[in-house]
Amino acid sequence: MQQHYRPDLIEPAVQQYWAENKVFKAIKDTSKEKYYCLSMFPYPSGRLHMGHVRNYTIGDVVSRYQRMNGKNVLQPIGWDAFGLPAEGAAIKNKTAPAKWTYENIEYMKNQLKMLGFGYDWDREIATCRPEYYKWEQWFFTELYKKGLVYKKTSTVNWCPNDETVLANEQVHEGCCWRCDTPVEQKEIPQWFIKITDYAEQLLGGLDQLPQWPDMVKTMQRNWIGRSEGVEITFDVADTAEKVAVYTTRPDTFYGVSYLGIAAAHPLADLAAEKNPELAEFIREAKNAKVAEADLATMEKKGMATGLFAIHPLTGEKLPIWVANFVLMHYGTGAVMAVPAHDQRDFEFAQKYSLPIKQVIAPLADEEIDLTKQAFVEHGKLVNSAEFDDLDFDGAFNGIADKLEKLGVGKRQVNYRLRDWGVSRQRYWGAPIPMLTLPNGETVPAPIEDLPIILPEDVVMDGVKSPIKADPNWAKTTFNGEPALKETDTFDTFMESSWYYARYTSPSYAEGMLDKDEANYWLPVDQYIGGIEHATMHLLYFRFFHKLLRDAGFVTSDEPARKLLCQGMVLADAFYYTSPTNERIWVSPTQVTLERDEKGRIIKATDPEGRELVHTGMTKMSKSKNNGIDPQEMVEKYGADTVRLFMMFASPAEMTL
Ligand code: ANZ
Repeated sequence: MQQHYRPDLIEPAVQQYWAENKVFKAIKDTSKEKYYCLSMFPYPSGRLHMGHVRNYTIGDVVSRYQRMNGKNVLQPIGWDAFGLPAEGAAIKNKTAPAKWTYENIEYMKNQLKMLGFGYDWDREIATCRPEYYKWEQWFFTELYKKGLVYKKTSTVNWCPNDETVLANEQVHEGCCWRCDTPVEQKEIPQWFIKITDYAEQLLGGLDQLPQWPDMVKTMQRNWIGRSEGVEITFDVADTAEKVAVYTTRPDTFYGVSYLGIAAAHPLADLAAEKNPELAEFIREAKNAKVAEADLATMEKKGMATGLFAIHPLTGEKLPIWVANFVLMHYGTGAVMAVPAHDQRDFEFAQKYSLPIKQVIAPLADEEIDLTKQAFVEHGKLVNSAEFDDLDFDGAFNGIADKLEKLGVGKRQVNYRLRDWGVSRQRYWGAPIPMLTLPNGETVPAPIEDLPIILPEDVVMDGVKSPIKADPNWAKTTFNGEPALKETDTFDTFMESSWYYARYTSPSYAEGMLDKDEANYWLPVDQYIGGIEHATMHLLYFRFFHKLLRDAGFVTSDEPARKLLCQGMVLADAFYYTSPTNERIWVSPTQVTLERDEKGRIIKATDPEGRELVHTGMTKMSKSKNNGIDPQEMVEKYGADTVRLFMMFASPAEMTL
């Protein structure tokens, strides 16, 4: 017997035994209770970081526990292999994204093996492989046939110098990352999947997920953003035009003092035809991309159109303004502004001296001052003709009924959720399987043409996607006629939306899923991943499951019974400022610390004696140079020690 514990001898020997005997191979066995444990698959960025180690150790511990309880455990792993970082790395390292990705996969696979995770390696998936994305392409064409896919022009970031579309990450302070040219907004045709058709189900389904964290469910509810309101149509004075608004506050209808429309609203263009100043304002406003979250705080800007709307109950003439806080893609792209009871409308009205008319009074005798801010709570109606004294519900229903009777209003449920734009103008993704015919019509690629393969052996110059740059790539035929393939690729959230299902029959060649396998293993019993995926990935994942169900592949309604969001792995971070005003982050392993009697850091210096700024504990990341390399730790202490430490140092849901 060895006197010392030698993980460098023990661990490789055991791991070799596991591999040779396929100890963790999962085989469908209806005589046994199944347990499907899934950790979110990694992006093959190059090396594993401590966040991965934590995520995968939690999953492995759960799997092992369930296996010891006699369950038939499936624990698969694979690679979320498409995505933009591969393009940047390929340009930097003068290689192809595919080559870089496959090399990273090989390297990280060895790291996962070294950590001793009990995966069924026979089920490994890399989403950039045509065997995988073939079925995603096929499914998209099926969704198209069902009317769940459509094409629509939508706005993208556009660099006029490189003549290319930029991802949000490639826009640095409003300028192109490569050439610093100011980025413009441009409208181009893109593909969308109608996730909004499933909004109600995605919302209702959350009630069937008692084992999901409340925080994730709340974030999904807010993201879906269901609201009940009324769509009201106004006549535009002295024209044949009409303008519709969506409001959740019909109770404030007698307090409307102007209408706000988005810069992209058709009425704005109409008004601008004879008004060059307005045309210029609209052009600028369209180029300023506004995130919904910034609407409340940003500076309100607008311009009168010279048009007026007629209030359907009072006959009053209300000025119509183009306003930068009105979004084109929400509701109708126009609002009835009630400055006394909406803060955005209030700020705008103050700036442009528009009337502020109180129609809601507080229920209790609370002091309000409508010269300082809007009163936004529900209350009792005043200055509202026959509706005076009604409360919110009474006024909502009374006014909605009256508008409906007059044929100018309609009760409506709205969702903040938008349809899912899946087109990306980048190269490293699955080609969108649509063809354009000489007459301009678009058709789905027939199954015999699938997969539409993305060439892997390409040269990246950083500007144009190689499949867009190659004049021949898109050429194909359809029914003997010439046709052009779509050169846009899918959003990589497409691949991560159904990988969990494909793991149940990863090499099935006759279809997207083997139904028997899928329905034996699914739903996932335990899903584990980061909270940063609470909305996008976890919503698309639930959406796809419902699509798969409606296509007859699976019988369950939800993809995962239980969700655990592990906390982040943190470390102290330190920097100094260089003469060129850049922050230089110094690895904590290089820093000498002085602490007070309570252990708090009071001084940090680097090996050159430079005093450093300590920013506290933040997420381990490359950009802050505060990561600890798992491999070094494993080499020093062994995988079991590292894993035990990761599990023990903090509860799974808390930061570590
Ligand atoms: C009048 C009003 C009076 C409003 C009031 C609020 C308070 P949710 O709940 O998020 O659905 N709105 C509607 N469409 C908009 C758009 N395209 N861009 C910006 N704002 C828009 O919000 C619905 C409310 O958001 C609507 O109700 C509308 O303002 C505004 F005292 O109408 B309200």
